[in-house]
Amino acid sequence: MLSYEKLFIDGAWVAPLDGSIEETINPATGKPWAKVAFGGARDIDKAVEAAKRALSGPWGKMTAIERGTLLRRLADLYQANANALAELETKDSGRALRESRMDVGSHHQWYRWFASVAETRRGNTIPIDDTVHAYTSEVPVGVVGAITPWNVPLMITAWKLAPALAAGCTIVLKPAEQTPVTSLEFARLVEEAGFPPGVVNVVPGIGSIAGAALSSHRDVDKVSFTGEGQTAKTILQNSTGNMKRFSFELGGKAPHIIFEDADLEQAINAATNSSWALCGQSCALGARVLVQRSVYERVVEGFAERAKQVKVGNPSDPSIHMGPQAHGEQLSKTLSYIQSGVDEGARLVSGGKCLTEGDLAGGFFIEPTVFADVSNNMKIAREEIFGPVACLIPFETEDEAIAIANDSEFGLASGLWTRDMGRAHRVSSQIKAGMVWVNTYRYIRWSTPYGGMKASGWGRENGLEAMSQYLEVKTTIMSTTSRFP
Ligand code: TXE
Repeated sequence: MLSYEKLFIDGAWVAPLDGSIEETINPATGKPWAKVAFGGARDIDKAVEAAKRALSGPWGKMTAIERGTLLRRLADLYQANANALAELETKDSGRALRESRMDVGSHHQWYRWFASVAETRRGNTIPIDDTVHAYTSEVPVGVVGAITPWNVPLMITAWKLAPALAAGCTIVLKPAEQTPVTSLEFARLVEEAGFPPGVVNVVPGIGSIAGAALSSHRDVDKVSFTGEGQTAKTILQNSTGNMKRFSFELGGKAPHIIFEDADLEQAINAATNSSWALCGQSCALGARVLVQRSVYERVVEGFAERAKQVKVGNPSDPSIHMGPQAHGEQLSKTLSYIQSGVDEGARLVSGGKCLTEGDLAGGFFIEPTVFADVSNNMKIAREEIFGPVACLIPFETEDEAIAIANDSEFGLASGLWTRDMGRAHRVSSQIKAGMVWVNTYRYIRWSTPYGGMKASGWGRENGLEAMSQYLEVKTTIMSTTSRFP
């Protein structure tokens, strides 16, 4: 069993003050595979104090170029260690290694790109008249509490920490209790890169203990959270002690629309991939596949055929397409949604069951599942399942597709497939979602803003917009005359 029995606080590896040592479970076996230090409220206090002190230490005095240099050093180390990190991420989260390798192999780009953003960011001068010189500059928000989920722990860490560090903030990272290991490996890279003590602190712990202590802390200036909407509301209710900034990246129920004039093979490939990638555990996946009636049965058949080709199994085997759900509770949640789909009359075309035979016994494995004839008012179409369950909904006209797409409390991602570029523009402009992918899906980069409308959250990650979330604008107005007023 691997051992990670220290927290990373103020540049040092320390035992928890009021936390505990917990075992973390490998979802492919259902058995413990690492011992990890979990922090309590006093550990969070200590980490926040360190982060606050670091703001006025050497870090606070660094130029943007110096911060950029450190970020690039971190990017180099990250790239050199990406394969090892991907293997650990797969053990912790159950994500298929072939996916983890591709994903983790790209994260260094976040640290590199935001290093350049730090160096090129600048303020404005504001012309008024010759009695004043007015200009804006940007200053870091301060101490950031970064709270991350278990589906893609290292990716969300990069999305939050790269812009926050580029902006000059300091950070306390609280990873999800189910997947704490790679955040501590990440802390080792931060240490090796030479960031001053206290700039990045990593404290794994239980959400209602360490997460609550961090998000309600008076010396935390901003909380950047990815997780469930209900947790975001709890965080808001608990955070009345100071006037923090918040960004929330919450759930989704993305419409993925296939029009009759689409390149059907490509569209089905993308729609099936985005139903079962990450074992269905991503908020941007195409959770509602809307298909025009004239091609509907062909698409249903395409889904059924491809479901049979998905290799489910030990996620550390690079030939496997889909690993287990990340934890037992999530598996139970997915199974209860599948039952609700059956109860509400959706047509179960494929899958729907746990996989428990042979090597899969004990793990949280489930078949890739396809429901056809789903109506948009069924529970499986309205709520986030977070499992490998495709829900196919037929439609007749473009207007109907737009109406169904927008009939959701969420507004994170969306996609559409058509060869008619006029339609592509018409439809994408009417969809209420933070992202629209046209003839592609889940194309995500460091420079493209990512985030949701409606119940999918507040703010954006990635792109220049992400950097703004970690900066405050300061306006300076200077008199050029010797008279007042
Ligand atoms: O989320 P939580 P859970 C959705 C998905 C999933 C559901 C539940 O539908 O099935 O949420 O997942 C920390 N104060 N998403 O229960 O609880 C927690 O420790 C402060 C979508 O795991 O929101 C973890 O670090 N923090 C999502 C983080 O919040 C608290 C990804 C997320 O956990 C806290 C994950 C508290 N009171 C789940 N309670 C996405 N947007 O991709 C918990 N936490």
